[in-house]
Amino acid sequence: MRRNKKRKIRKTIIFVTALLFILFGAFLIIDKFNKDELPLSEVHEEEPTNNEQEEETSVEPEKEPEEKPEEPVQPEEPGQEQPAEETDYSIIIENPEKIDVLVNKTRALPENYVPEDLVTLSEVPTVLSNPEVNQLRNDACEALTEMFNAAKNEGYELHARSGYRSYYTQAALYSSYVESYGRQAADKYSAKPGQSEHQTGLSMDITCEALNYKLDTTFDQTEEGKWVLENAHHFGYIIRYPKGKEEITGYSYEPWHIRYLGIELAEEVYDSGLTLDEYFQ
Ligand code: DAL
Ligand code: ZN
Repeated sequence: MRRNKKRKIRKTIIFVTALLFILFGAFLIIDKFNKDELPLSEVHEEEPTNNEQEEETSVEPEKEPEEKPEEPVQPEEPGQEQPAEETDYSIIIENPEKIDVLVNKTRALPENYVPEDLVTLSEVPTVLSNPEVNQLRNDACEALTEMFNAAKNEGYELHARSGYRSYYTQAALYSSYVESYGRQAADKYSAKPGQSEHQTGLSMDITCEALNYKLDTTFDQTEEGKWVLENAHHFGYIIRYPKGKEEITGYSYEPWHIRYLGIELAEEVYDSGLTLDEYFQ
Protein backbone atom coordinates (compact mmCIF):
# COMPACT_ATOMS: atom_id res chain seq x y z
CA MET A 1 0.00 0.00 0.00
CA ARG A 2 2.80 2.36 1.05
CA ARG A 3 4.78 1.38 -2.05
CA ASN A 4 1.72 2.13 -4.23
CA LYS A 5 1.42 5.57 -2.69
CA LYS A 6 5.10 6.27 -3.30
CA ARG A 7 4.75 5.17 -6.92
CA LYS A 8 1.73 7.44 -7.33
CA ILE A 9 3.65 10.42 -5.91
CA ARG A 10 6.60 9.70 -8.25
CA LYS A 11 4.27 9.50 -11.24
CA THR A 12 2.66 12.81 -10.30
CA ILE A 13 6.07 14.49 -9.97
CA ILE A 14 7.14 13.17 -13.38
CA PHE A 15 3.86 14.31 -14.94
CA VAL A 16 4.05 17.82 -13.44
CA THR A 17 7.72 18.19 -14.46
CA ALA A 18 6.91 17.13 -18.03
CA LEU A 19 3.99 19.55 -18.11
CA LEU A 20 6.24 22.40 -16.95
CA PHE A 21 8.80 21.56 -19.66
CA ILE A 22 6.08 21.57 -22.33
CA LEU A 23 4.66 24.90 -21.12
CA PHE A 24 8.15 26.47 -21.01
CA GLY A 25 8.88 25.21 -24.55
CA ALA A 26 5.60 26.62 -25.83
CA PHE A 27 6.38 29.97 -24.19
CA LEU A 28 9.78 30.11 -25.91
CA ILE A 29 8.26 29.37 -29.34
CA ILE A 30 5.50 32.01 -28.96
CA ASP A 31 8.02 34.59 -27.73
CA LYS A 32 10.32 34.01 -30.74
CA PHE A 33 7.38 34.19 -33.14
CA ASN A 34 6.31 37.56 -31.70
CA LYS A 35 9.80 39.00 -32.10
CA ASP A 36 10.05 37.87 -35.74
CA GLU A 37 6.64 39.30 -36.66
CA LEU A 38 7.06 42.91 -35.51
CA PRO A 39 4.66 45.13 -37.43
CA LEU A 40 6.31 47.16 -40.19
CA SER A 41 5.63 50.46 -38.41
CA GLU A 42 7.55 49.31 -35.35
CA VAL A 43 10.47 48.20 -37.47
CA HIS A 44 10.53 51.62 -39.12
CA GLU A 45 10.36 53.45 -35.84
CA GLU A 46 13.22 51.43 -34.49
CA GLU A 47 15.46 51.72 -37.51
CA PRO A 48 14.66 54.71 -39.70
CA THR A 49 16.94 54.81 -42.72
CA ASN A 50 18.72 57.92 -43.94
CA ASN A 51 16.60 57.94 -47.05
CA GLU A 52 13.39 57.96 -45.07
CA GLN A 53 14.58 60.75 -42.82
CA GLU A 54 15.74 62.78 -45.77
CA GLU A 55 12.46 62.32 -47.54
CA GLU A 56 10.49 63.56 -44.57
CA THR A 57 12.50 66.73 -44.45
CA SER A 58 13.14 67.53 -48.06
CA VAL A 59 12.06 65.13 -50.81
CA GLU A 60 8.33 65.47 -51.00
CA PRO A 61 6.19 62.99 -52.88
CA GLU A 62 4.92 64.11 -56.25
CA LYS A 63 1.42 63.94 -54.80
CA GLU A 64 1.98 64.71 -51.21
CA PRO A 65 -0.23 62.85 -48.75
CA GLU A 66 -1.92 66.05 -47.58
CA GLU A 67 -2.81 67.06 -51.14
CA LYS A 68 -6.16 66.02 -52.45
CA PRO A 69 -5.69 64.22 -55.75
CA GLU A 70 -8.15 65.02 -58.51
CA GLU A 71 -9.45 61.49 -58.46
CA PRO A 72 -9.31 60.74 -54.75
CA VAL A 73 -7.05 57.91 -53.83
CA GLN A 74 -9.11 55.14 -52.29
CA PRO A 75 -7.24 53.88 -49.28
CA GLU A 76 -7.83 50.20 -48.73
CA GLU A 77 -10.57 49.53 -46.21
CA PRO A 78 -9.51 47.80 -43.04
CA GLY A 79 -9.59 44.10 -43.57
CA GLN A 80 -9.47 44.48 -47.36
CA GLU A 81 -6.68 42.39 -48.73
CA GLN A 82 -3.61 44.16 -50.06
CA PRO A 83 -2.52 42.66 -53.35
CA ALA A 84 0.71 40.83 -52.87
CA GLU A 85 3.77 42.51 -54.36
CA GLU A 86 3.78 41.53 -58.00
CA THR A 87 6.78 39.81 -59.40
CA ASP A 88 8.66 42.39 -61.40
CA TYR A 89 9.22 41.22 -64.95
CA SER A 90 10.71 44.49 -66.23
CA ILE A 91 13.87 44.24 -68.29
CA ILE A 92 17.00 46.15 -67.32
CA ILE A 93 17.91 48.89 -69.79
CA GLU A 94 21.33 48.42 -71.40
CA ASN A 95 22.08 52.02 -72.42
CA PRO A 96 20.52 54.14 -69.69
CA GLU A 97 22.58 57.21 -70.71
CA LYS A 98 20.85 57.61 -74.12
CA ILE A 99 18.83 60.83 -74.36
CA ASP A 100 15.88 58.96 -75.87
CA VAL A 101 15.91 56.20 -73.24
CA LEU A 102 12.46 54.73 -72.59
CA VAL A 103 11.81 54.03 -68.92
CA ASN A 104 8.47 52.59 -67.86
CA LYS A 105 6.87 49.74 -65.95
CA THR A 106 8.46 47.15 -68.22
CA ARG A 107 11.87 48.79 -68.72
CA ALA A 108 13.90 49.57 -65.62
CA LEU A 109 17.20 51.37 -65.05
CA PRO A 110 20.04 49.52 -63.36
CA GLU A 111 20.09 50.11 -59.61
CA ASN A 112 23.57 51.61 -59.74
CA TYR A 113 22.89 53.95 -62.68
CA VAL A 114 23.75 57.58 -61.92
CA PRO A 115 24.07 59.93 -64.92
CA GLU A 116 27.64 61.22 -65.33
CA ASP A 117 26.75 64.74 -66.40
CA LEU A 118 24.39 65.85 -63.65
CA VAL A 119 24.55 69.57 -62.91
CA THR A 120 22.89 71.70 -60.26
CA LEU A 121 20.17 74.07 -61.45
CA SER A 122 21.56 77.54 -60.82
CA GLU A 123 19.56 79.91 -63.02
CA VAL A 124 15.96 78.88 -62.35
CA PRO A 125 13.82 79.10 -59.21
CA THR A 126 13.66 75.84 -57.24
CA VAL A 127 11.30 74.74 -54.45
CA LEU A 128 12.93 72.02 -52.34
CA SER A 129 16.09 72.28 -50.26
CA ASN A 130 17.35 68.76 -50.99
CA PRO A 131 20.29 69.33 -53.39
CA GLU A 132 19.83 65.93 -55.06
CA VAL A 133 16.49 66.83 -56.64
CA ASN A 134 17.74 70.22 -57.86
CA GLN A 135 19.89 68.46 -60.47
CA LEU A 136 19.40 67.48 -64.10
CA ARG A 137 21.68 66.24 -66.84
CA ASN A 138 23.54 69.11 -68.50
CA ASP A 139 21.53 69.35 -71.76
CA ALA A 140 18.22 68.99 -69.92
CA CYS A 141 19.27 71.73 -67.50
CA GLU A 142 20.21 74.14 -70.31
CA ALA A 143 16.92 73.47 -72.10
CA LEU A 144 14.94 73.95 -68.89
CA THR A 145 16.67 77.26 -68.26
CA GLU A 146 15.85 78.44 -71.80
CA MET A 147 12.24 77.36 -71.37
CA PHE A 148 11.81 79.05 -67.98
CA ASN A 149 13.39 82.26 -69.37
CA ALA A 150 11.09 82.24 -72.41
CA ALA A 151 8.06 81.75 -70.13
CA LYS A 152 9.26 84.57 -67.89
CA ASN A 153 9.57 86.91 -70.88
CA GLU A 154 5.90 86.27 -71.53
CA GLY A 155 4.98 86.88 -67.87
CA TYR A 156 4.84 83.31 -66.53
CA GLU A 157 7.05 82.23 -63.67
CA LEU A 158 7.83 78.53 -63.53
CA HIS A 159 9.50 76.77 -60.59
CA ALA A 160 11.46 73.51 -60.61
CA ARG A 161 10.43 71.15 -57.84
CA SER A 162 11.87 67.65 -58.30
CA GLY A 163 14.43 66.58 -60.89
CA TYR A 164 17.04 63.84 -60.52
CA ARG A 165 16.26 61.20 -57.91
CA SER A 166 18.56 58.30 -57.14
CA TYR A 167 17.27 54.70 -57.14
CA TYR A 168 17.31 54.82 -53.34
CA THR A 169 15.44 58.12 -53.03
CA GLN A 170 12.80 56.70 -55.36
CA ALA A 171 12.63 53.53 -53.25
CA ALA A 172 11.93 55.61 -50.12
CA LEU A 173 9.34 57.70 -51.95
CA TYR A 174 7.54 54.65 -53.36
CA SER A 175 7.49 52.99 -49.92
CA SER A 176 5.97 56.10 -48.36
CA TYR A 177 3.16 55.97 -50.93
CA VAL A 178 2.53 52.29 -50.27
CA GLU A 179 2.39 52.97 -46.55
CA SER A 180 -0.01 55.90 -46.96
CA TYR A 181 -2.32 54.63 -49.69
CA GLY A 182 -1.70 50.92 -50.26
CA ARG A 183 0.21 49.36 -53.14
CA GLN A 184 -2.52 49.55 -55.78
CA ALA A 185 -2.97 53.33 -55.41
CA ALA A 186 0.76 53.95 -55.00
CA ASP A 187 1.41 52.29 -58.36
CA LYS A 188 -0.72 54.94 -60.11
CA TYR A 189 1.22 57.85 -58.70
CA SER A 190 4.73 56.68 -58.09
CA ALA A 191 7.21 54.58 -60.01
CA LYS A 192 8.95 51.69 -58.33
CA PRO A 193 12.70 52.19 -57.87
CA GLY A 194 14.45 51.67 -61.21
CA GLN A 195 11.26 52.47 -63.13
CA SER A 196 11.27 56.23 -62.55
CA GLU A 197 12.33 58.66 -65.26
CA HIS A 198 13.62 60.88 -62.48
CA GLN A 199 16.61 58.52 -62.16
CA THR A 200 17.60 59.42 -65.74
CA GLY A 201 18.22 63.06 -64.79
CA LEU A 202 16.08 64.00 -67.80
CA SER A 203 12.77 64.68 -66.03
CA MET A 204 11.59 67.55 -63.89
CA ASP A 205 8.40 68.23 -61.96
CA ILE A 206 7.44 71.87 -62.35
CA THR A 207 4.97 74.15 -60.59
CA CYS A 208 4.05 77.77 -59.96
CA GLU A 209 2.96 80.24 -57.30
CA ALA A 210 -0.78 79.74 -57.98
CA LEU A 211 -0.41 76.16 -56.72
CA ASN A 212 1.67 77.22 -53.75
CA TYR A 213 4.60 75.51 -55.49
CA LYS A 214 3.01 72.06 -55.04
CA LEU A 215 2.15 69.46 -57.67
CA ASP A 216 -1.45 69.17 -58.68
CA THR A 217 -3.43 68.15 -61.74
CA THR A 218 -4.93 71.68 -61.81
CA PHE A 219 -1.52 72.86 -63.03
CA ASP A 220 -3.05 72.60 -66.52
CA GLN A 221 -5.55 75.31 -65.57
CA THR A 222 -2.93 77.81 -64.42
CA GLU A 223 -1.47 80.33 -66.89
CA GLU A 224 1.95 78.73 -66.41
CA GLY A 225 0.62 75.20 -66.95
CA LYS A 226 -1.21 76.19 -70.15
CA TRP A 227 1.95 77.79 -71.47
CA VAL A 228 3.95 74.63 -70.74
CA LEU A 229 1.38 72.40 -72.50
CA GLU A 230 1.62 74.58 -75.61
CA ASN A 231 5.34 75.27 -75.66
CA ALA A 232 7.43 72.65 -73.86
CA HIS A 233 8.17 70.69 -77.04
CA HIS A 234 9.86 73.73 -78.63
CA PHE A 235 12.48 73.42 -75.88
CA GLY A 236 12.88 69.64 -76.14
CA TYR A 237 10.41 68.59 -73.43
CA ILE A 238 7.19 66.56 -73.52
CA ILE A 239 4.42 66.01 -70.97
CA ARG A 240 5.27 62.40 -70.22
CA TYR A 241 2.00 61.25 -68.55
CA PRO A 242 -0.83 62.89 -70.50
CA LYS A 243 -4.54 62.94 -69.68
CA GLY A 244 -6.52 60.06 -71.16
CA LYS A 245 -3.41 57.90 -71.62
CA GLU A 246 -3.34 56.43 -68.13
CA GLU A 247 -3.89 52.88 -69.40
CA ILE A 248 -0.88 53.20 -71.70
CA THR A 249 1.59 54.96 -69.44
CA GLY A 250 0.41 53.11 -66.34
CA TYR A 251 0.29 56.35 -64.35
CA SER A 252 -2.31 59.00 -63.51
CA TYR A 253 -2.29 62.27 -65.42
CA GLU A 254 0.73 64.37 -64.42
CA PRO A 255 0.70 67.74 -66.21
CA TRP A 256 3.71 68.76 -64.09
CA HIS A 257 6.11 65.97 -65.13
CA ILE A 258 8.15 66.98 -68.17
CA ARG A 259 10.74 64.82 -69.91
CA TYR A 260 13.66 66.03 -71.99
CA LEU A 261 14.17 64.34 -75.38
CA GLY A 262 15.93 67.04 -77.38
CA ILE A 263 13.99 69.43 -79.62
CA GLU A 264 13.75 67.21 -82.72
CA LEU A 265 12.34 64.15 -80.98
CA ALA A 266 10.15 66.15 -78.57
CA GLU A 267 8.50 67.90 -81.53
CA GLU A 268 8.00 64.60 -83.37
CA VAL A 269 6.43 62.96 -80.31
CA TYR A 270 4.25 66.04 -79.67
CA ASP A 271 3.06 66.12 -83.31
CA SER A 272 2.30 62.39 -83.26
CA GLY A 273 -0.08 62.80 -80.33
CA LEU A 274 1.36 59.58 -78.92
CA THR A 275 2.87 58.85 -75.56
CA LEU A 276 6.57 58.04 -75.57
CA ASP A 277 5.66 54.40 -74.86
CA GLU A 278 3.47 54.22 -78.00
CA TYR A 279 5.95 56.19 -80.09
CA PHE A 280 8.66 53.59 -79.47
CA GLN A 281 6.40 50.55 -79.92
N1 DAL B 1 5.43 59.97 -60.72
C1 DAL B 1 6.31 59.34 -61.66
C2 DAL B 1 5.60 58.27 -62.42
C3 DAL B 1 7.55 58.80 -61.00
O1 DAL B 1 7.47 58.46 -59.83
O2 DAL B 1 8.56 58.72 -61.64
ZN1 ZN C 1 7.78 63.47 -61.92
